[in-house]
Amino acid sequence: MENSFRLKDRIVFITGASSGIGKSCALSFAARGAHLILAARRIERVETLATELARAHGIQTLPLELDVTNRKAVFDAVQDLSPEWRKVEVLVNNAGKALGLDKSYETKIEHLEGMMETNVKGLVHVISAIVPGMVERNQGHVIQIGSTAGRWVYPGGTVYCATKHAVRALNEGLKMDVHGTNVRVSSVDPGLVETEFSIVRFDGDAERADKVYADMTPLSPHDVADAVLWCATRPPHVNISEILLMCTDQSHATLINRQTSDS
Ligand code: NDP
Ligand code: 8X3
Repeated sequence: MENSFRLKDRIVFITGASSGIGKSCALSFAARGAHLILAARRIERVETLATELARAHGIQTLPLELDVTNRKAVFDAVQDLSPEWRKVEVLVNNAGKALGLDKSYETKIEHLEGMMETNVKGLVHVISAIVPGMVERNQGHVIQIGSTAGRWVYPGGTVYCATKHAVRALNEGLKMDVHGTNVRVSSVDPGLVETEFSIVRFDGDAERADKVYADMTPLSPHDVADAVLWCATRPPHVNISEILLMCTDQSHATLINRQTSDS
């Protein structure tokens, strides 16, 4: 497109790049010629991805072992980047999780802390380390991965939904925080996406995770990456505030069309 924002040779920083939506975003941005900082705790996964994408697309890639819940580690990692890598043009603030499917008052403390620390505090740690540079350069784009869970609450999802409602507030507020600069802020808010999300939620129980996506066609992580890429490639004067996307089989948080063999 004539006025679209060109990503070639730009620096894109993706958190949670070892799996699912983050990994698909890496593939999409690599195909546009962006150079990628691929961050996650599972370093061996992002190292492999970094090598593959560099070879396939002739881009530069930097795998980064990073736990977004560790504020000091996040700041140190950004501070330690060489000056060229530090000029982050697009931040895909994606790392996140649901843990368990419990009533709010029955949520295990480790689940509560895991979700709050990652989805809310982790998001802010990464913003705090990267956005000041964007403001200084008067250029950049933060794209957060929110969720339908940031708009609607569903049984068993109270705490996770609370964290994603917080992401929505952070997104709205961040745009105001950078008001008057050229920094853009977007939120891409998907419904059900088949990734490792439910395996993580159910502590490795793949059978239970599979049931979440049974007898319907969920979004793929590539569908979400498409939306992220679309936000990132709008002309510089266009700020996409939010995109809400669900698969055709999902019409609301728990309104899901399942085609069982006997239906
Ligand atoms: P995955 O479990 O496939 O991916 C999650 C990613 O987050 C992994 O790369 C994981 O990497 C990373 N991550 C988790 N904890 C941390 C941490 N403390 N520090 C750094 N990275 C971390 O799930 P999805 O791709 O589905 O999830 C990505 C985002 O999309 C999340 O924010 C989720 O809430 C959101 N989302 C998901 C939907 C879905 O249905 N799947 C729908 C709507 C939103 P590692 O473990 O290597 O650190
Ligand atoms: C993930 C979507 O509905 O599983 O954010 O919470 S849902």
